[in-house]
Amino acid sequence: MTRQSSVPQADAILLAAGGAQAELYASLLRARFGAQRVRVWPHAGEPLSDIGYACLWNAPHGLPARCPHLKAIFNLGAGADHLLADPELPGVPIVRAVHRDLSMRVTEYVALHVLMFHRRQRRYDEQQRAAVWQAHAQPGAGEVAVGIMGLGHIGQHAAGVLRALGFRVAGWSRTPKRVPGIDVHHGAGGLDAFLAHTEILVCLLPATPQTEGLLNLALLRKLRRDGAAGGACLINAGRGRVQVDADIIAALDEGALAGAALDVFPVEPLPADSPLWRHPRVTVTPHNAGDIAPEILIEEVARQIARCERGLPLEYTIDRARGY
Ligand code: NDP
Ligand code: OXD
Repeated sequence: MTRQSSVPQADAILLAAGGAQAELYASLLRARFGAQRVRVWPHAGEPLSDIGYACLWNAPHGLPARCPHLKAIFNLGAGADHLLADPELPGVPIVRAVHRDLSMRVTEYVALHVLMFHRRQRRYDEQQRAAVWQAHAQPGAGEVAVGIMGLGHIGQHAAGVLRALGFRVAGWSRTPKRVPGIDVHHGAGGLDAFLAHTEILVCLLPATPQTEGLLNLALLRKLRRDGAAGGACLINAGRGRVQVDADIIAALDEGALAGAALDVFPVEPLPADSPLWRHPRVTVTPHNAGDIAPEILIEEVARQIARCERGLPLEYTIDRARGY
């Protein structure tokens, strides 16, 4: 069949993804759409005028602008801050990763570290190294207050699991929410009350101009330290730019924080000379709290492309004005 229009059909898919999964994404896309339709950066060639869809993760800025017939961008993760920082980003819809699999994985990370703090595991690890057999008083989860910053897809999922474990859970979001069993707060006006009774603070916020540097010393000093958790703790599995690394160290050193588990950092990879690597009360992980299963992610891309081709609205699009 000959094409009537002089504009190319623009249904090819561009993949530009940094990281360990890039090869797997490419083979899953080829298996799903056929090798002819998939072009993988940096070997995608030019021009990119047949590209209708771009699947991007930490892709070079300026690349989507080189696709004149782009219909949608698929951000191959939940946080789209890297993409939104592209000064030449075209005005097409941006779809981000939202799936129960991703929420569950981040929730595993959150539950792991809430329980590590709650059960005093770092202390028992130290005792084991010294062959010390000594039990410490252990409060029940129902005595401990966990506060979640960010009550979106992942935050609400984590809140439900922590509730099921018995913790007292509060949440804080930008706009008002109703979440069964969760004590909810919102906006700048609701922040101090939320912090005042939070002992274990879990950050699941995106990086936006409004959240940048929010987890600073002044905020960490407002956490409750004299509760059943035995001190205030911070878990950040949201975005690194929300935290101020030097302030976390200062909070640990002055006693505002008893411990921290950090998956994300303002600079990634975390520089080798960062004192966070060696701090005795900090756990560092390499931004892997929640990597959605590649098979599920590519199936989601395919589902949304099918919606687009049927003229249906795309789901889970980024609101550029909000920044997430
Ligand atoms: P959502 O967009 O569903 O939720 C974001 C939440 O943050 C919403 O509740 C939103 O409030 C709240 N929020 C945003 N800005 C503010 C603000 N200025 N003040 C108060 N609350 C605010 O995102 P997800 O739950 O899907 O993901 C959250 C983040 O987790 C992602 O943006 C990503 O950065 C990070 N992430 C990290 C992973 C990792 O491996 N470490 C894996 C996956 C995600 P409201 O509800 O009012 O809009
Ligand atoms: C992220 C992700 O946004 O892995 O960090 O989805």
